[in-house]
Amino acid sequence: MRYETMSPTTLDLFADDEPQQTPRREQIGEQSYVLRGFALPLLDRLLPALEAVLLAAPFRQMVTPGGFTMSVALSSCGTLGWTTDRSGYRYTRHDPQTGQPWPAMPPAFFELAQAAAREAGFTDFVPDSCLINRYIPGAKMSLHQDKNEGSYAAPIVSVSLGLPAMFQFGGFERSDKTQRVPLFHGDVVVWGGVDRLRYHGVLPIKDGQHPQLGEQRINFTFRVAG
Ligand code: MD3
Ligand code: FE
Repeated sequence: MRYETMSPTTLDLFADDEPQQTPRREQIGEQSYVLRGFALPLLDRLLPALEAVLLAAPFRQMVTPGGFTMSVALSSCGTLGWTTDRSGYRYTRHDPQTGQPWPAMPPAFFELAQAAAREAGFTDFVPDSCLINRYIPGAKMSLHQDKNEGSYAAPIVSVSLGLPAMFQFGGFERSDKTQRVPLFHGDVVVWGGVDRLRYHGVLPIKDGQHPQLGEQRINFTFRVAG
């Protein structure tokens, strides 16, 4: 290439150490961070482990206390699993569908959650619960707060796999303005401290096919529930 044909920006594009791509860590709240692609290096361990968990505790659609069937299908692993039925939301040690303890949290899940929390400034995160949400196109999660956990001191770590989602991040009242954060395959989000009780939700998932996961979005949510 002749020197004169190169635009000035081509010449200095890589000359400094400004990030050239989307930053790996995006701050979305005072103590909340999106870690783009953080789960990707662990996928080869996560997906087989997920399959094993789902054999023991298959996805099921649960009913809210108000009598509505959730569009998102759920499973859990770890000591405590989140459930809902007509009598309320709670954590249980046993899967109500099988009567068995929830499957153990696979080491790859635990390692990912702890490493992500550390990356966001929360050391020694030891989750005892991993809720597994499955969204098919059209499924959504309305704005809500997570208030069933024993302590709000620990952060929450969430892992997005498969189809993209538009996450809504609000304030401390349902009516507060929300920001929208797109979440893609492999992204991990850590919420903690002052952001722990903020309203949040997921807009309806758009039609699509993900090369590895097909027509679905799967989200892991790690918590200290007990
Ligand atoms: C933000 N799940 O299961 S990630 C949930 O993508 C839930 O499936 C969504 O909200 C999903 O409760 C969002 C997790 C999440 C969890 C707790 C939060 C985001 C949060 C607490 C405060 C702020
Ligand atoms: Fe939530």
